[in-house]
Amino acid sequence: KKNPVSAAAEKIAGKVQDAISPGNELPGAPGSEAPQVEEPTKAREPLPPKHDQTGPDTYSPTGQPTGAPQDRVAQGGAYLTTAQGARLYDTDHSLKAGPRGPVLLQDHHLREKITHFDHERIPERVVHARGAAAHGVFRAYGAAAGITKAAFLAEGAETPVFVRFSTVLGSRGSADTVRDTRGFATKFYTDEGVFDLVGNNMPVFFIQDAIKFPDIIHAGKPHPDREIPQAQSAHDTFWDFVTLHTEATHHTLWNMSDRGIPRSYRMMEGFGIHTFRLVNAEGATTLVKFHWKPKLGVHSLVWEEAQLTAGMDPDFHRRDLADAIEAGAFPQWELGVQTFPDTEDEMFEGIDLLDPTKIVPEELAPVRPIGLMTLNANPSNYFAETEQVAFHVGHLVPGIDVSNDPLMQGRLFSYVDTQITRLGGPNFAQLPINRTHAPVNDMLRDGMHQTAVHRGVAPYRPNSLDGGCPFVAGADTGAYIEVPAEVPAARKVRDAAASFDDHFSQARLFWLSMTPTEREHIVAAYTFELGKCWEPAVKERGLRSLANIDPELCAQVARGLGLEAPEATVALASVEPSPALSQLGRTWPVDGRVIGIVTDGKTGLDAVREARGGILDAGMVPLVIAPTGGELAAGGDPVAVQRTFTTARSTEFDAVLLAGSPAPAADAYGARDAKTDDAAAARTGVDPRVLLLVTEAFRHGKAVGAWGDGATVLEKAGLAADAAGVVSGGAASTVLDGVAALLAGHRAWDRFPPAL
Ligand code: HDD
Repeated sequence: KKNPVSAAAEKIAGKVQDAISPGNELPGAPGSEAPQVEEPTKAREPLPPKHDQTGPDTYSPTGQPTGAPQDRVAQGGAYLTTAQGARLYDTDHSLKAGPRGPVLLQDHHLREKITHFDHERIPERVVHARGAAAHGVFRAYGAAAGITKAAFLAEGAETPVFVRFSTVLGSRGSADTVRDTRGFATKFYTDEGVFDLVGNNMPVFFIQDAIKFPDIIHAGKPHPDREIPQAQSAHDTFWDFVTLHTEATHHTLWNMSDRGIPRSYRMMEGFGIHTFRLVNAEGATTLVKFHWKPKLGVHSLVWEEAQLTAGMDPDFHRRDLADAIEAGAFPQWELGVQTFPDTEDEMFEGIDLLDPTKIVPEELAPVRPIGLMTLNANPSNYFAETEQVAFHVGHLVPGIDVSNDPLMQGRLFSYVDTQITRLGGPNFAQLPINRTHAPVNDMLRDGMHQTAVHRGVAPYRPNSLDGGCPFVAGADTGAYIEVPAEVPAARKVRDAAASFDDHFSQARLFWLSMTPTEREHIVAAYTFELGKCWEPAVKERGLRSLANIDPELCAQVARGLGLEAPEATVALASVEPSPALSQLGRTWPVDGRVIGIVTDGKTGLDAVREARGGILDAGMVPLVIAPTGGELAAGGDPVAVQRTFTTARSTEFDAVLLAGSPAPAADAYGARDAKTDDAAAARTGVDPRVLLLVTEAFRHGKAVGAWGDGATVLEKAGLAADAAGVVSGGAASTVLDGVAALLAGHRAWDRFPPAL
């Protein structure tokens, strides 16, 4: 009798023999003829997008989601279910041993609900934690088509985008209007893959080498012992670092300028900062710097307004962006490039293009517009989109390459690395907001949160088992091919180019380019921030940096601090100012500007109606402010009250119209400040909250208009009817025209600098 094991072995051996019977040899098997299986010789068509990689939701031109209505509510079906789909009959009571008894461990619904909740939060971004975002579209003019083969920059090409704006230092729940740099990160979902332009609203950076990023951020973040102050730079560690580390001087000056407190995300410039290398179809290269130019102009808050707003409405910028988009006032930016010849020294007019602390003034290299971005849809879900979006400087498309800027080079590592902690693993590209719109055919497999169900057996190359596919592409089939830029023969060193040693000349250039009003704001900002420092040595070092920018700047800040102004330690650079850096002196569209109309709620309502209509016709937003809420109906169509004297504050408005003179309404105060209010009311006969609103608006340089009884408020507030930026008398429409004209210049700049 045969041993059963050897019987099985014989059977198996027989099968193998059958499989390799003549004419059916394994390719290349010893003794066989040439391989019979035809090896693939041409590239397989790209696979269709994975079923879960179809890209984010789409939106109609008016920003309305185009999906089915049932997808727009939190739950799609009629019945509440568990995550496994079992219908629930009660989600308010745990399963207990009797109504008063202990809770049972077997309650799966309780455990599932609480467990999921326990894990709802993910780590916030280590920087740029606080942000707001929107969807939109980018349309290329074609002006860059000669210098880059990037398909999304060809004339008329339309590309969906997602843009996230952010502050740098604050935590996720911090206030929007703090003094800080703002992030301006754009994800282009191009047909050739995702291109991320991860920029800021300032064109320079604190450091020249990425290895110092942890240092600047540790210094700027709250002190590690008490974790204060939140979301601000007015503290010892920030100033300690930026005064010891003088290459931060230029960026710090931008932060202390009005650029550090934008009026709105819609009114910020954006900069790619680093020099990029573009390459066209012929292989010719051009060095460029990217700029975003807002159609509404670059505008800022004033410092007191920013501080008040941080308390009154910490979500001010987030709200402003979402409201404008919802109202159809879609913000727009032109993308532009400054172009430079790709020379061996990578310098332009003596400016090192690899040094991220330097700009190239627009007067030397104009910004050429190459496309228009329109943000036209708000995210549907903050967490899924704004929080989970993952940008990366290394997400590039054919035609756009990096340069050797050492800051950029380090960023190329950091951005993937951080997502692995923040988004819980390496599969973050599969999250809906991060999915490319190009077909994906990668060999990345498995890992935490893998949601693709990959088929086939051969996620490796070369292979024959999946037909030898996928193939690699070439230049003519759309491959991303790095520009074979020359790397000069060099020694391995931890060092920087000598040109990186100039830390002050461009700070001086920026200072000299400012108008007197902007300079006054900068002096006030330095005086405030250094005044908040505790260490005398830090303040003194701060002044030494300023002395190297400009003696007058230094002297004025020193006066405010009550300290001696030191002498400069470097020779002051002789530089040409760049007028393009100033925010003042031009006029801009007023779309989406917010105008408050103060009424007593009883008289002159026709004029209120007329003003509302006129504001809406001009594409601005009217908000009617009355003593109490509800509707004002006297003598015509009802007018909805959007703000009461209790809920309104000047910081919400770009301009204020006074349509009546509201007497104090004692019953409207409630318990709030009753004593103070009564005293002020007795003095003026005007509701003190209205007086506060109008005097604050005036102090912040906002246009104020008044007609009819409204002029009494001006008088009681001590404001001259002919003061700069005050339009008084005449019909409501005439006053509104005057105010709109002032708004085009953003503020009544003649009121600055204020007489203290
Ligand atoms: Fe950065 C986020 C912009 C230098 C490391 N950075 C981040 C964001 C913006 C910038 C806008 C937020 C993106 C979003 O909304 O999700 N960063 C810049 C600019 C820089 C810069 C304009 C200089 C020119 N960054 C920089 C360096 C490093 C990082 C030198 C590290 C060496 N940045 C990060 C990061 C973050 C980040 C830690 C945090 C969250 C994230 O990446 O996704 O990787």
